[in-house]
Amino acid sequence: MSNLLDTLITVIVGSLSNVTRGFSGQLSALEDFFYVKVRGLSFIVLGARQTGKTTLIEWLRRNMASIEGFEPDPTAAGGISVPDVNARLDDGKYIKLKPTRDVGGEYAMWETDWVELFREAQPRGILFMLDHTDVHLQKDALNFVLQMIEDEPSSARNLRAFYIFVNKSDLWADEMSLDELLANYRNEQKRLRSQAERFGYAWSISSGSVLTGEGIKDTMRRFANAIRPLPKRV
Ligand SMILES: Nc1nc2c(ncn2[C@@H]2O[C@H](COP(=O)(O)OP(=O)(O)OP(=O)(O)O)[C@@H](O)[C@H]2O)c(=O)[nH]1
Ligand SMILES: [Mg+2]
Repeated sequence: MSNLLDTLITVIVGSLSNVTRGFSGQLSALEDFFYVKVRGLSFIVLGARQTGKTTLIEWLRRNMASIEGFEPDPTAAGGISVPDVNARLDDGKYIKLKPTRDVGGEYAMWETDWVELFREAQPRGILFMLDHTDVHLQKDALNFVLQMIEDEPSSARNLRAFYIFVNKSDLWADEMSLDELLANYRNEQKRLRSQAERFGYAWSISSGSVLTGEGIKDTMRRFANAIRPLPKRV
């Protein structure tokens, strides 16, 4: 499977050549160029406490290499600023990926850190982490984010994708299927589908494990594809 950064590099080289060619969709090509080259592809990672947000961000920073030996502490209030991840293009140019900030998942941080991050990043994508524990809390967390999108349309204006990743499959996949786990989230899935339609963003639910690498690469590849400007028609 191709590397996430390789995928993006292919995409960017494509949009840069569109700029230089001055093709008919000139404005969108320039917008593309602006987002990718100047501003970067911003996305945020949310989810209730201990679902694997910090681990996911570290895995991205390691360019999707193994996360072995990484033992994160719970992320404290205020979060931690995450540097942009630079990817080198074939011609020596760089693109920016912007996870922006790693925020904690404790309930008290939703109204503060999550909302502030959403406003600051005006993300093109939201990656929402779930796991197999504490359904009530995680339903609340997911509903909180869906409501935040409703309440903050100006911060949601760049939103192209809302992806849910059900993490830690290494701990639950032997006992239950993804469908069984998601049966607890029927209303939230309905709400997500209808909001996606109204706001015009793509949604997806997939599962795997950041720890073992199962499923996450494919999810990130699809996510990157969904948040990039001018998705390539396949
Ligand atoms: N078994 C297993 N454990 C995981 C996986 N991903 C993360 N963890 C563990 O889950 C715990 C929480 O991970 P974090 O990345 O700190 O979770 P978080 O969402 O950032 O937590 P907060 O910052 O407290 O909200 C850590 O002990 C991780 O090692 C996984 O795929 N499988
Ligand atoms: Mg954390």
